[in-house]
Amino acid sequence: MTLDIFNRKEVQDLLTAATNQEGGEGSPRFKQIAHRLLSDLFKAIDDLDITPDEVWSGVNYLNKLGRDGEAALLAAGMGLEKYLDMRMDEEDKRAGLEGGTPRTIEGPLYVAGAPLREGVSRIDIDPDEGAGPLVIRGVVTDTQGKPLANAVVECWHANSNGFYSHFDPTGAQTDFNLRGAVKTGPHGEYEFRTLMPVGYGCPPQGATQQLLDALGRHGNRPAHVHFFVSADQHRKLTTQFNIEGDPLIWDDFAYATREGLIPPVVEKTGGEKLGLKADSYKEIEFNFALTTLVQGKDNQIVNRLRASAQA
Ligand code: MBD
Ligand code: FE
Repeated sequence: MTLDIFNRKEVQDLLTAATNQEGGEGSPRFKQIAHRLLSDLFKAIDDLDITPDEVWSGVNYLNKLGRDGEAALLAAGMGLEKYLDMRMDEEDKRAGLEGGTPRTIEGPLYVAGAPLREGVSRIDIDPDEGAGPLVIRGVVTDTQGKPLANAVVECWHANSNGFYSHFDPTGAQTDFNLRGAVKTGPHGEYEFRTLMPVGYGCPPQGATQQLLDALGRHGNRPAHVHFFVSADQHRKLTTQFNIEGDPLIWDDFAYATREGLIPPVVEKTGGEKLGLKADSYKEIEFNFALTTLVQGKDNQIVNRLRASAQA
């Protein structure tokens, strides 16, 4: 039964009042967005005849989401973060800005403050029996292939349990385990010596997984490594690559997988000379191409709340 009251004057007046459309105080932009989102919610309640019980279960869900600290995780899982990428891609396409390494979502698990090293950094600090050694290396260039010296590559990834340091529920990792930052050498080269990550899964008792369960979806990601790459006169790149062969590569609950972000994994020997924990190791070569500033600025820099710690 659709009551169809949404267009009545009392309802529209209520939306106008609740978002203070006629008052001079508050932020005009915030009021515009609040009015639109609240209107869309009211309309959905009317159109779908959403019951009071359903509304209150949604309200209480928001309390759980906040208690669990999972709002940004849910944003990734519901494709909201991917959608923002799609919009930035479209903006670039219309501006004729192509040729850089594809962007993909940041996710909620970055921690600022990792130690910055020259050229190469070993970032596996804590022992992890379940993980074999991995070298990630490559160059940072511009879209013409010109190497960028003194670029900064930041990297973060999960351990063999799929947990990230700083957010590990087992408490097993120190703050910057599997997180690092490297300044590129004269030919744009960088290298991380680390361990092979395993895919992430949402906390099973958390608000995000609860919602995914109601949708009949899983909350898992394929194994992946995150990067921020920045250099003078270039736009900061936010990306990831996936570990080739992971069965979830095209079934990522956060929709971050893209063509161009699945580099080959190569078997190597000589790890002992590099100080790795075994002589045979895996290597992934991954090069980054950065786009230039737009009219002197990074027009797509994303400001969001990020964790930070002291190394
Ligand atoms: C992750 O590791 C991640 O990258 C995203 C996007 C969401 C949850 C966990
Ligand atoms: Fe991740």
